[in-house]
Amino acid sequence: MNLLTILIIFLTLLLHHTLAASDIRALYLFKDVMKSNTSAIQTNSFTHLIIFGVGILADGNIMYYSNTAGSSDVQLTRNGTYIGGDALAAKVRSFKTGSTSVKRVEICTNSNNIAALMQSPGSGTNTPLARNLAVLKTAWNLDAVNNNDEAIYDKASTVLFGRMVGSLGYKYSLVPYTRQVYWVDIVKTLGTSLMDIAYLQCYDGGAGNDPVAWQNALGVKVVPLLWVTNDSKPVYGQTPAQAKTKFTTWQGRSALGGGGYWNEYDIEKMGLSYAEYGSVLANVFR
Ligand SMILES: *[C@@H]1O[C@H](CO)[C@@H](O)[C@H](O)[C@H]1NC(C)=O
Ligand SMILES: *[C@@H]1O[C@H](CO)[C@@H](O)[C@H](O)[C@H]1NC(C)=O
Ligand SMILES: CC(=O)N[C@H]1CO[C@H](CO)[C@@H](O)[C@@H]1O
Repeated sequence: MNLLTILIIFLTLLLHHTLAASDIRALYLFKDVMKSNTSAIQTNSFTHLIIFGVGILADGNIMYYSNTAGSSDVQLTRNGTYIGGDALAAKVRSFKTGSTSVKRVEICTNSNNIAALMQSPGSGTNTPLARNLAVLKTAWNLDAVNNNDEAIYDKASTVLFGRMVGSLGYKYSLVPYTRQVYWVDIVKTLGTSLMDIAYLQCYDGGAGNDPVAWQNALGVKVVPLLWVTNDSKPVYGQTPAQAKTKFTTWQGRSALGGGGYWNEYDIEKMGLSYAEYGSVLANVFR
C-alpha cells in the first residue's frame, strides 16, 4: 500500500467513525437541580443533561419552575440581567466541571409566548428575550435550548426563535413525541448544524415511536428516551434490564445518536440506581 492509499483508508475510517458515533447518553433533569444528587448525575456515564421546566414569560423574562416538593419557582432573568442567584448558577455550572462525564447542558422549554414575542418585539439580539437568553447562557454555561413544543407547532415563530438562539451561540435540539412531518420541516429549514440532536420520546404518547424510522425521516441523530420505573404512569416504566433490551434492539438495526432517560426525579423517588441505568447506556452507546 502506498501512503495515499493508507491516508484514504484512514480518512474513510475517521469519517465513518464520526458519522456512526452513538455516544450521547442523555438524562432529563425534572427534579429541582438544587435538590437532586449532583454527584450521581455527574459520575454515571451521562454526557448530555437537559434541565426541564424552564419557561419564557410574556415579557421575555425566563423562569425556572419547581417540580419538587419544598422548592419554589425561581425567576432567572430581569430585563437582560441574571437574577437566579449565585448558588443556582454554581450548581448548574458544576455539572460540567471536576470529575464528570457531562459535556453538554441544555434548557428545556415549551413554546408558550414564543409566537407573540417573535411578532413583537421580534427576534433581534437586542430584544429582552435575546438579552435574557444571552445572560442565562453565560451564568449557567449552557450549550443548547431544547424545544419541547407539544401544543403550538407554529413554524414561522419556531424558525425565528431557532435562528435567534443560534445567533446567541446555542444549539437548538428537539424532543418530539408526535407530528413527524412538522419536525422534518423544521429540521430541514433550520439545518442540522443548529438543530443537531433529536431526542425522541419513546414512552407515553410516543410509546409507539420507532427511533430508526424517525432518524431516517429527520436526517439528524436521534436519541431515543425511555421512562425509568415510576409511579406516575407505571405502564411506561422501564427497568434497567428492559431498557437495555430496547436500546440494544434499536441500535442493532441502525446506529443512533445515543440513548437517554426521562427522568432523574423518578430515579430518586423510586430509590432506583443511577449506576444501573447509566451503565446500560455506557454499554450500548459509545
Ligand atoms: C448520591 O449518589 C451516590 C451514588 O452515586 C450515593 O453514594 C450518595 O449517597 C447519594 N447522595 C445522597 C444525598 O443521596
Ligand atoms: C431594560 O434595559 C434596557 C437596556 O439596559 C434599558 O434601556 C431599559 O430602560 C430597561 N427597562 C426596564 C423596565 O428596566
Ligand atoms: C410504584 C409503581 O407503581 N411503580 C411501577 C413503575 O413502573 C414499573 C414498570 O412498569 C412497575 O414495575 C412499577 O411497579
